[in-house]
Amino acid sequence: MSIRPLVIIPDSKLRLVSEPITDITSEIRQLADDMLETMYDAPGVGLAAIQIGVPVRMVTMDVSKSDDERQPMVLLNPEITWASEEKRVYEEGCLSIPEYYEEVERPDRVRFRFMNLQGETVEQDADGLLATCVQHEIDHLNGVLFIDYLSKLKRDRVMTKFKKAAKREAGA
Ligand code: K1U
Ligand code: ZN
Repeated sequence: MSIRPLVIIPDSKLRLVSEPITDITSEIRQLADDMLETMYDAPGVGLAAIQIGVPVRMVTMDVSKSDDERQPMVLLNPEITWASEEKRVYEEGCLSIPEYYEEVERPDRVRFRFMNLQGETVEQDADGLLATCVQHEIDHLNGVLFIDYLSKLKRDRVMTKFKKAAKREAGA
């Protein structure tokens, strides 16, 4: 297992639409291990493969409260199959946009379907943080970031800040 570097905005990789996973190979299992280790190290409650630069439709999540009782989830080709009309607002963060948090409105409850590492299709209901997180992660697979739901003014501000930081780093 290894901790992989995170892809940070304005890296254009974050705008790619990731490819479906067709076979559960040893590379796919290794990627799942590395994503979990990277997510726990960050720390985060979710991670999409593109956030470590791999454009495949894999997500890891763990929204459990305690470090002692980890509940790691690995989702291959996840999709939302139902979303509630009711919305809820949650303050979201993103490991690809460090130290920036904003409120985002999304469906309160969702049903999602995915393949697990055993190749089984699973369908699951979610509310609370799990519902928010799975929607945020599936957005990553489609090249969508939570800042896309904010006003243009807020999005432009955060993009400008990170573009300047990237320029400084490239020059350093
Ligand atoms: O996809 C990501 O960038 C991960 C992101 C997921 C997420 C968080 C909150 C709402 C929606 C989606 C994060 O995990 S940001 C870090 C974070 O929220 C957190 C970190 C440590 C403990 C608890 C939460
Ligand atoms: Zn994110």
